[in-house]
Amino acid sequence: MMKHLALAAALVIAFSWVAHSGAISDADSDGVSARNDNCELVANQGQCDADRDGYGDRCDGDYNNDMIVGGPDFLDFKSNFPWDPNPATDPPVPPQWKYDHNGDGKVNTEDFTTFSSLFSLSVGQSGLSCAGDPTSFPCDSPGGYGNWWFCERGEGTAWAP
Ligand SMILES: [Ca+2]
Ligand SMILES: [Ca+2]
Ligand SMILES: [Ca+2]
Ligand SMILES: [Ca+2]
Repeated sequence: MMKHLALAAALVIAFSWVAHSGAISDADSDGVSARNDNCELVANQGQCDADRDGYGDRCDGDYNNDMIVGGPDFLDFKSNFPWDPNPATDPPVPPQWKYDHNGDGKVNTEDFTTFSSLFSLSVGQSGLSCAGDPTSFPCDSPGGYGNWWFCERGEGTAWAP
């Protein structure tokens, strides 16, 4: 009897440990659990993802969506650098947002530094199962700001309509 009780207690402890560790798995400590995190290994609390492909702006230098951050992406960045929008004349969601890796509303040398760190690597990585799957577009993170997919004043600030 005691043996069964001990076994049952051990199983309960094991299950609760698995459930608990699954819930708090957050390698980059940004408060977004790994499976909801569109940049699993880079802290991006806001989950900004301007092109809504499931890879957050902080870890997505793959603008042409071929899964590699390569030469075509560099040329794409270059032709949109620098960029400082004029809210009076630019559309509400300008296409240049995707080059704004830190979500501060501008494309400048800080974004180039981030792009350089991503260059020649695979895109991501993302914890979202829909990431990079065109049939699942848009692939927005349920973490961060929920339904806001891009940020205009930094990862800590959601865009507000
Ligand atoms: Ca993250
Ligand atoms: Ca993206
Ligand atoms: Ca690419
Ligand atoms: Ca920026």
